[in-house]
Amino acid sequence: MLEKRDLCWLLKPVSRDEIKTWFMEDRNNSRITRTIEGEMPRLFYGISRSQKDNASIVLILTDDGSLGDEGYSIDQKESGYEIKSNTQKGLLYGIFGLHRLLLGKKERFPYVSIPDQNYRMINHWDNFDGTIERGYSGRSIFYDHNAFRGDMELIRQYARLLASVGINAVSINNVNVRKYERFFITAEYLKEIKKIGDIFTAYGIQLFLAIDFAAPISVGKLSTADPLCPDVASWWKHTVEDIYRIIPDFGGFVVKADSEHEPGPFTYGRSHGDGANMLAKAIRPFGGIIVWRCFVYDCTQDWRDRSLDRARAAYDLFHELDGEFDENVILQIKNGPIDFQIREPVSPLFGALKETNQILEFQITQEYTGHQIDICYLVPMWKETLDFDTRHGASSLVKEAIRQYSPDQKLSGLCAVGNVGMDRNWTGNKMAQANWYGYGRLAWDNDLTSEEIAKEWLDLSFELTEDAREKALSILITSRDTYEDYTCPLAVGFMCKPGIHYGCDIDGYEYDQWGTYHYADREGVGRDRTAATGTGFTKQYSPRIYQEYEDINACPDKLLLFFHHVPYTHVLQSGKTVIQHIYDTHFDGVEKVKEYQARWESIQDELDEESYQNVKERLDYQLKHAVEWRDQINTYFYRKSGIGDEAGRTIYN
Ligand code: BDP
Repeated sequence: MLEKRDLCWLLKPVSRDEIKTWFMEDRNNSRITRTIEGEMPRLFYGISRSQKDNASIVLILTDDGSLGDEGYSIDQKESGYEIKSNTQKGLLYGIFGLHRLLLGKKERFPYVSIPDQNYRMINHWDNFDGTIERGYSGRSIFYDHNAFRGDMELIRQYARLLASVGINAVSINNVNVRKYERFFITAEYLKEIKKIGDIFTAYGIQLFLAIDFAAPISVGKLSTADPLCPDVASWWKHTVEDIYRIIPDFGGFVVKADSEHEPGPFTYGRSHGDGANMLAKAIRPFGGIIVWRCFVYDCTQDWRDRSLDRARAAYDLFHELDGEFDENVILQIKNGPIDFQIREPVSPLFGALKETNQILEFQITQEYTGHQIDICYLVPMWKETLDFDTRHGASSLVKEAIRQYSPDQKLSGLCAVGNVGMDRNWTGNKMAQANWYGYGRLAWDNDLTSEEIAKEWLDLSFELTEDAREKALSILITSRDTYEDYTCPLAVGFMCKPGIHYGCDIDGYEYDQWGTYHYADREGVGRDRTAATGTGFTKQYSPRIYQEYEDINACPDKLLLFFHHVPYTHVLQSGKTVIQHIYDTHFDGVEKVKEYQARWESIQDELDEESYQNVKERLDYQLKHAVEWRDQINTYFYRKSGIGDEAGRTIYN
């Protein structure tokens, strides 16, 4: 039986002919050096350590300011390749980089690679009982039945995959911190967590834990968790001292506070600045970081009250705190103002926060985007976010703003909710590996195209002819638009089944408390978020963007119903009416999934049986899913509007 590691993109070693021996200058005995020594024979088949004279790969620690702490350069010499970096970690990235270049047959030397973003983090939403919140690839690789799973080889495999795409930080427990996980910050648990941390350290990855803001009460037995109470501050100080005694290279805390029933500073009438800064002061002497999430909103809204707007929440709360956070606090901001929908505008906090360390949060796990049943390659969506022009000042693209406006640029970057589990191929649907791989590659190099990343992943994962690769690529590259076609017309999100967020339930959230309404009536559909007649959310953007979104004729079609309530007969920039657009995209979406099935079947001979069957089964489900969405949405809007399909296709009434 294949090992789990055989089903990933580091499977193929570079052959003996290409690489024979290697040599490392300035050998020291750091953990990462030992990792490099272990990795070299795995990545480059048949090599052994040797003398410099006939070495084929030479690794050199250098002193080159332009490479920073993590960058590397690779040059081709007569005798082989020379990799240089200022750090061991950079050399580790360098050997993974060389491996990728050689297998991708894309050798262009000298090759220099320096990460665009400093933090490149993954958040796990894993629970100690072994379940994963929003996980679609089996159970947790870290925990099982309220115990540590203890499979250190599996965690090592995971760490090497992360390092191979440049991930340098990871939090290993759910941001919703439950009964046992609250105690992860105590000695009994920390001893086990250290074992996991040591493996990550060896691959250059810092370990973080999500904490319960009310831990002084739940763990410390104090009567309050008020951040301004001296006893609370002192409790955290001692707790942090204990953590660093056991895990000296601990990264810090991830905090979800005052959100979806998690405790936070609001309980005590304190601000999020008070809460974050108190923790920051406790951890700062050890070089630790507080990653404070901006996903804070009222989840007990009254649907009758149209003045409330969940989209406004993060900006309303955090914009006025700009500049008030301690130097070791980073705000973590979701890409959109609502919640990881397949189509949302970019959060208006980007570019508007100018004096706060910040990281942008994506979701790799496909919660609202198909549960890793439906194929949905998310890199195109992430690129749109990074390349969005906030029109706030000189550094106006999101990818620049997050770094430029962080007072300590080292404390800025990207983070994403991970998508792996115990499934043999790590991600349930093997195609979902492309999102995990793609997130890492994009976080490192923001200018790679979605296609380049998808091609790399395909080349590293399969042995395909050019024609077959084009077919697989065409599925990945169009899959985000396809998913949007049958689930989310013109940015109306949340028409999914409540709770699980898979499958169609158009009114599932319509009269609920979560603040995600489409307001469809017999005249039209959409949320009026304009300043003139709606919730005023448009005003949170820079003046140029505000004007664009506020104006019904300038607002991009793709976002129209996020910002405006319009009649079904409203004519889009595309020339179609809203109702016809809804029908067309839903019919098209289903046809595209059928094409995916045909394309996948046509390349069967070039795929290993396991991967072929894995994706085929999921495409069958995806088709059923798309058909159900098509028919429910079309029927729903036909019944509301009374307007038929111009093309006369079947709509059930
Ligand atoms: C939502 C998820 C929920 C998470 C939350 C978060 O439905 O499970 O706890 O995000 O980001 O999308 O905290």
